[in-house]
Amino acid sequence: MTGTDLPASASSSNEATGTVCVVGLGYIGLPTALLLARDRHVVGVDGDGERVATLGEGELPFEEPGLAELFDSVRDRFDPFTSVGKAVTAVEGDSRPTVDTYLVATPTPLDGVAQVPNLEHVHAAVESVADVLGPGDAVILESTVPPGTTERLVLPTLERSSAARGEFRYAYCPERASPGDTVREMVHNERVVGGVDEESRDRAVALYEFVEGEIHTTDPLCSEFVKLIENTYRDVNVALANEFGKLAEQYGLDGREAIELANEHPRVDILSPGPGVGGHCLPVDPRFLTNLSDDSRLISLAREVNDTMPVHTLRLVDELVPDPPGTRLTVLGVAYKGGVDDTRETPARRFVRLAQNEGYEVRAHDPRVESFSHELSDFDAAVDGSDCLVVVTDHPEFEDLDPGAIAPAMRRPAALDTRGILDRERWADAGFTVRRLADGR
Ligand code: SAJ
Repeated sequence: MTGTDLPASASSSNEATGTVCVVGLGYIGLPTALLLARDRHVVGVDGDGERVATLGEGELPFEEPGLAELFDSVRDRFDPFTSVGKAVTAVEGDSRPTVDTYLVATPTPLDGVAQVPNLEHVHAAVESVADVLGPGDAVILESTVPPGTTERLVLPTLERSSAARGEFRYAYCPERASPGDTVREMVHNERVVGGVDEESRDRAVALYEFVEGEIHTTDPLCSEFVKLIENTYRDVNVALANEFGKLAEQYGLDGREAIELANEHPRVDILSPGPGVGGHCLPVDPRFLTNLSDDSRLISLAREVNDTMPVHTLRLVDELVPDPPGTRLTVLGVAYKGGVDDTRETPARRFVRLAQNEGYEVRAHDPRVESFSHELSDFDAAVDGSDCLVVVTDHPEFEDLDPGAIAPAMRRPAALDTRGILDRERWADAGFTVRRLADGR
């Protein structure tokens, strides 16, 4: 089926033949809506009126490789609205098939102080779907939620819908796309579908026809748990890599070299040490698991190891430069990881605040980020008169920096590379004192 052909009416009542309503047009909901629009009409819903207006004008609220081309190819089959009610009414009033599938991909942040999952957006979205849900309709939840949310919150809310009591399909289907490569990963990654019954599983599998990876089916509770253990596994393993890095510093060896050699073992896959763990997932999802448990010490300890890496980074800087006040630092990169413009939960935020509290003057530069909690400077202004560069984000752009051109602009040619991306010899030849996190030499 090409992007221009719309599906013929489904042979069984179990396939989505109608318009799909995607609630939540963020980093996951929007790419999902546009991929679904390759095969059917899609209405998108987001409470952010500015985002809806931007999309209505044919503009994207954020960049992802391939997203602009995808948007252009489905512009005539995707319409954004500010509420589910408006979207459903609009479809009923025209030639498009009525909405028969609702996909919820709203954010589930941690409440800052309480560090408890905030399910308000999911609850509000599910309630708005319950108001319009009809017999035979399907509901798909993609938002990351604590295990049991389907049973405790989602199904009871949907079953309040008098028109659809017990006659709707439901599945929990988490996404696995990595920011910075979302569209490609959404198409090619394998996927887990957790349906409440066989018909729901079949309905969800049919919906994800854009997925070229294998789709595995289970029940909602298991699917909720799978999503969380995937990310928790990664967070714990980043913490292990960070701990290996700190030990390597103590032993006076290059931890990254050791990890690279250890990974030659067929059953070893140690991750990379860094200045901390950011993004809207890894710092958050483990707490969705540990919140209701008093027996998850390893998971909580790994969170603590990762969250103290900005402090460790500052200790390494302290050894490189004169004591503050008056010492100037240049933070290179504030995005949570290389190649993205996303600063959510970025370790850079904690590092900058800690450094300022110790009396350092901090300037920050990131070629991909437009706004940040700390003022951002262009590169030249950020390095002018600086006592130390601190590479926090592994943006590819930083690998090509010319130390020979940078040194004269600085007061003191020193650099702390927390990601192991600078050519240490080249920078030393240009007169820089270079330290690398996880390298004790
Ligand atoms: N990090 C390290 N060292 C590493 C790997 C990562 O310090 O070896 C840091 C990164 O710099 C970053 C943070 O961890 O600050 C998270 O980066 P990431 O690439 O590990 O994760 P995300 O948040 O970009 O994407 C993850 C992915 N989950 C897994 O790889 C298991 C992605 O597949 C998920 O879809 C995504 O979380 C999500 O949205 O849940």
